[in-house]
Amino acid sequence: MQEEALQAIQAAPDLESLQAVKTRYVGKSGLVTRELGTLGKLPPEERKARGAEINAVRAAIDAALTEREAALKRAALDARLASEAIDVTLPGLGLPSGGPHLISRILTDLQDIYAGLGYTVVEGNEVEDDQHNFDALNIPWFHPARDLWDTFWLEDGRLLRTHTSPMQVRYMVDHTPPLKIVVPGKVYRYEATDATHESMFHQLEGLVVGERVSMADLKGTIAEMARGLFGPRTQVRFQPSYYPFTEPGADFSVWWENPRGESKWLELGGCGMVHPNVFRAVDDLREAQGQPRVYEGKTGFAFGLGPERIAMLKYGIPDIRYFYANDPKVLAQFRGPLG
Ligand code: FA5
Repeated sequence: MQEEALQAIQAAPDLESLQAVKTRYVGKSGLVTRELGTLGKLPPEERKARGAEINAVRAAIDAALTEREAALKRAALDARLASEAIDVTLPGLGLPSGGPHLISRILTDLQDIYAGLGYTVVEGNEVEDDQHNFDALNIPWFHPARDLWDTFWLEDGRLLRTHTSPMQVRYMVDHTPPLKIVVPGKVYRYEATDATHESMFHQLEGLVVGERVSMADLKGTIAEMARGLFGPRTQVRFQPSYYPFTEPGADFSVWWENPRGESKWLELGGCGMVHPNVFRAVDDLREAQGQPRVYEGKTGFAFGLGPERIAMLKYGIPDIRYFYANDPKVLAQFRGPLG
């Protein structure tokens, strides 16, 4: 029996089978235990020798069990450590790193250019009211130009700003001239999207108000910006255009040659001299707040441009919808240094 038991112990492949062997031989009703129970039936003179013999068998089995158990535990631990082993000589996995979005980078470049020209950067709210987005900008509710800016209206009667121009009004109401500001931010239009139109995009608004500010100042400022963005030999073109809050109004374009040798005029934004009705509306709002009227007789210019259009132009991006589709393959191309 001892022989048999020791063999079974050596052959037990895991702790569970070892427990079964233990139960079979030395458990409460195991073979060895039962053998001990038969001692009482032996004649007294044989009991001692038989008892010693059975106990020796039991001790041998116990020792073998203990040893096998320790060996099995060690093997299990070794297997686990092996499965968790790390090859420290393998090359590491590079984690992808994030970075500012291309449009944020262009807005930052624009802000740097204008900060260098002495402008203050201010931001406005994306939720506006029609007084600031339209009325004070000389766009009354019945004005056909309101159709130009198809609007997302909120249930409370407010709206998502359709351009950054309402900040012209807000800033002038709170500040006295002279002033020079740029306003970067998101704007929203309820329109069908296509390769050059998104329903959410960005604008950078500019506003300068002072004494005898002229159209020549406006042209010089836009040209300076275009050269800062596209290089010192960039040509800029102004064409008459209509905005209710400017008189006169214009659109400006740059002559752009891309690396493939293609070139054309590309419209970047609108601009013009601030319409006297805007100054009047601002003074009305100031007066309603108990502030003095300070804008009558002042002159100023304003402009608004789209950084998405700049990015498409500069980097040959064929479709505006790439910017906000969040495709890492597109975004990752504009992580590193930009040309
Ligand atoms: C305006 O929004 C005027 N507020 C700009 C302005 C400011 C004029 C101050 C005069 C004085 P407009 O709707 O043309 O104008 O938009 C200005 C620029 O925003 C466009 O030239 C274009 O670059 C960009 N833009 C307009 N609509 C979209 C659109 N759906 N998706 C992407 N960019 C757009």
